[in-house]
Amino acid sequence: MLLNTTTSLISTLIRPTNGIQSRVNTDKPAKLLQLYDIENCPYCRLVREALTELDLDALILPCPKNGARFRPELVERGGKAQFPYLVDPNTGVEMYESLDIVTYLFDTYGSGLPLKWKPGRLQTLGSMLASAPRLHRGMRARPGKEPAELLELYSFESSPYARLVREKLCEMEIPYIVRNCGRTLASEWLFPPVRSALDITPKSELDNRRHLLAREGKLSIPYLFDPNTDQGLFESADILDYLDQHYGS
Ligand SMILES: N[C@@H](CCC(=O)N[C@@H](CS)C(=O)NCC(=O)O)C(=O)O
Repeated sequence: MLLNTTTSLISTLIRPTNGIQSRVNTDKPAKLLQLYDIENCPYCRLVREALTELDLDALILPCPKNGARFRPELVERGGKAQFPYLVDPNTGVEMYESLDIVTYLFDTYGSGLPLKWKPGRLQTLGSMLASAPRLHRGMRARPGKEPAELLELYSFESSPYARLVREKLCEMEIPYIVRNCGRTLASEWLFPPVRSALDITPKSELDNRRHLLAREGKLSIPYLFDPNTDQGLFESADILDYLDQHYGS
């Protein structure tokens, strides 16, 4: 577990400015965006980073190598097995190509592509470097049982702990709603134990953070809510065990 967490942390440190800082979004879509995704795919990461930065939730449809659940569905839908693929039921837009998707998201749900995203190839290169420490994790299918109702994961893209959970969900081909919980306040950068020690509870500006705090009385990422068992779990190690126990094959 230590090696697992360390390489995930290295991945995060390689992309220190992406997929963490959010802006309050007053222009959220009514219907959930859908993303055909592979967790450790560098192209898919770019899209997930943009979703965090824009404070957008999405239905994640995991498509690991050899996956049988959503890969065939995408080939049927879009014509080829290439990831990421975004479906926006609000506008009817469906598209391949990570940088086109990032531009679409910022144009549609933000105020245009921020400067840091303009050198797209540089962003892609950085994301490739961030994929390297995780090797095959979150890439190959180890199918699990599909839950009847969708799981919800409170996450932000660059969280090293949330990544471990997303990788497992991807390998198990378990679809889930990602509830993005980026940071907008300086106090949100303090680690949860430090916050507790200093008795600081940031008054978050983001709906998902507020909702989680109201539901559980504390805020820590990742948090998995399973409506099938009505259970909510913090702690990546506990969530990984839970997924094995309930949805392992
Ligand atoms: N130019 C594309 C490249 C996408 C791409 O090559 N994705 C890989 C996954 S990292 C893929 O779809 N591979 C086919 C497969 O996994 O079967 C983009 O930026 O979206």
